[in-house]
Amino acid sequence: MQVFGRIDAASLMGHPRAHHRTCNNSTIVTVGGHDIDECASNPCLNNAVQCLDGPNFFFCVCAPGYTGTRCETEIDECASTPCQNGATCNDFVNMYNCTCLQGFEGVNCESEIDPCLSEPCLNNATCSELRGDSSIPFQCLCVDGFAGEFCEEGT
Ligand SMILES: [Ca+2]
Repeated sequence: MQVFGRIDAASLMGHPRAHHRTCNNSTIVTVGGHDIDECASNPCLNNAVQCLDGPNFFFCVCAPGYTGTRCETEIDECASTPCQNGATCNDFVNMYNCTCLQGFEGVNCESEIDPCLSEPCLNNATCSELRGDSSIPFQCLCVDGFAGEFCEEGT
């Protein structure tokens, strides 16, 4: 791609192969008899979908997940911090995923897992979810005649 600034354009006026024309009050100078195909050098990177050739410019249609004039920038899908509840975000091409802390689930770790869903309490005990950093996130309220962390012991 050859784009010449105002000063260079003036100095090119005398070039034997220079052609100049006026566009929007700017003088465009090209060397050679016809417009250059700016896409010929394959300027678009990262498997860009298309290079569009224009007069003295090119435009890259980037593949999903890339941006920039030449599609040279891989988009960080984690930049918007989509993962919640202390989860770790993992950036990939055109996607991300979240590694949840224990006790959370969902695409963005937005859902707290109910520890009582797995029915950890035995012998008709009532399970009650505990909040906070306890190692066991629930407690079992035993019926008469049973004891133990999971009400697993007869008394
Ligand atoms: Ca990415």
